[in-house]
Amino acid sequence: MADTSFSPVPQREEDPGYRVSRRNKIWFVLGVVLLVLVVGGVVVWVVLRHMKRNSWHGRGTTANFSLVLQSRCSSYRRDPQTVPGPVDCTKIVEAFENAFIFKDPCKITEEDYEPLLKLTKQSIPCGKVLLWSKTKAMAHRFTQQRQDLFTLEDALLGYLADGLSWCGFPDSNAMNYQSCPTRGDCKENPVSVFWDVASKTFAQGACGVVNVLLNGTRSNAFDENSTFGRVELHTLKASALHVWLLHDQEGEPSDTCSGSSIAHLESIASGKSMTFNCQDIKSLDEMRV
Ligand code: JS2
Repeated sequence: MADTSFSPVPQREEDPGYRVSRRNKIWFVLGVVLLVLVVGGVVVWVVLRHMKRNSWHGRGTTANFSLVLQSRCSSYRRDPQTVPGPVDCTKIVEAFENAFIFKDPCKITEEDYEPLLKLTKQSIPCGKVLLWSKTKAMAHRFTQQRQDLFTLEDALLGYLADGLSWCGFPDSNAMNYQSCPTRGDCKENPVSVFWDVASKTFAQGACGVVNVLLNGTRSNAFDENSTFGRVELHTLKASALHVWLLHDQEGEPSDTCSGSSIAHLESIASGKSMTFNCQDIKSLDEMRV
């Protein structure tokens, strides 16, 4: 009669059961290790992706960004003649936000800002546009005195965004207050694309004599890679370009109207059949605009 008593786990190696259970143990352990590796890998990937999303080299979105826009929009007081029709600040703030929220901050296009450009359309009288390059503070000091003249930052669109930073995420309606991409991180970032399209629109509207304030304390007063050299100059359809090359009182001029960079600027302006004039000045009082 067969021995039905409980048969103990096979102890010896030559027992076939032993080898099977040992193999099962090995597969089980391998399975667990693999699972831990996969889960670990996914966790590391998610964390890295989150960190990458948050780790741009530029400063994050300006605190209370939309509130700042709203208050700047309602406090904009420059010559209302230049703004056709009532300014709808709620729509303007919404259009600005929609230009970059829920979008990859490295894939922003000029089209994203189209609705905002439409809502902030402004026609600056001929001869009243002042462009600048590496002379922001001086240019704004001049237009503070001469309220009839406009830099881009005196026009509604530039006034709204001057000095601010903003960017979002491709898959959330939040704004990124930690960091935003610089031009070095990616060219199609919200701020760079904004100033390029705003500068292009501003230059497109310029007519008559366009004045530009350049910095004579720099060896390359006209920098072809600047926003003025890269965007505005090539967009201008004005009749004349008048350069004011500002030198500081004390220092030796590094570049002058007879310098090579200005000669290059003149060739581009003449190529666009704009009459060209350049004047070296030591102070803003010498600017005859
Ligand atoms: C203003 C900002 C920001 O003619 C001027 C303006 O119309 C401007 O839009 O572009 C021209 C100046 O730019 P450029 O020639 O590159 O001179 P820069 O001194 O090197 O200024 C660099 C910044 C221009 C664009 N931009 N403009 N307010 O807050 C601001 N942020 C950026 N990136």
